[in-house]
Amino acid sequence: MFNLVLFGPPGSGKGTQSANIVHTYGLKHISTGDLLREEVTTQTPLGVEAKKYMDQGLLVPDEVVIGMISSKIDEFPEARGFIFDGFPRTCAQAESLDNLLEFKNTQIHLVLSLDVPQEELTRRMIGRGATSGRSDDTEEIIIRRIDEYRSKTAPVAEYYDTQGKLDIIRGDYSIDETFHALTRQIDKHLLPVT
Ligand code: B4P
Repeated sequence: MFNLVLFGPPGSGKGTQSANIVHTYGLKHISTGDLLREEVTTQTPLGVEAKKYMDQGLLVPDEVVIGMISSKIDEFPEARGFIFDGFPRTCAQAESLDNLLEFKNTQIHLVLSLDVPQEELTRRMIGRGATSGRSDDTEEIIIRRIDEYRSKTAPVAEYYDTQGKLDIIRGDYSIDETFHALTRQIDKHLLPVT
């Protein structure tokens, strides 16, 4: 089993690149952002609670997100591995993920962090907001999300660096060029299926 964390600030391209990686390496995709948006759309109690945070550009509480991940992993006992997209976003989430994977006799093997300058992040998310209808892609909320990233999520990179698992990839090239840079690192661990 091979487990990858795709890390980076909001709008760095985690969702975009995950789709390509899943296709190329046959991994199961777990995006906490997508899972939370599904819960919001279907108006589950979890979704109603999560929406209060997401609409303000704040992180959803750890216990909500961690519970969601655990049941998602259990849905795919035969998986070749997982790509965690947008998770973990706090050190508490990272520690919980380590414990959860250890319990399942596996671990995180690689963390790829997409590095993109702030002006480019803002530009991309405002562009996405114009077409996606995502209510958190407005300038005021984007600034809040980037602040949350700096204070709560950026320390997670150090957590994995200490474990010797972190690689930083430039994410401000084109989607294809960024994908090739990512595959150069993944290929050291796992052969493509396509
Ligand atoms: P997410 O859904 O994870 O979304 P994101 O960080 O905004 O975007 P991502 O990095 O995936 O960017 P994308 O590929 O779409 O989170 C949303 C919210 O959910 C959070 O704010 C939080 O409230 C909550 N949440 C999620 N996970 C949580 C957790 N673990 N704990 C607590 N709360 C959590 O790319 C963005 C845009 O750029 C797209 O339009 C794309 O087309 C474009 N783009 C991508 N790569 C490009 C490139 N190389 N060049 C040009 N454009 C590019």
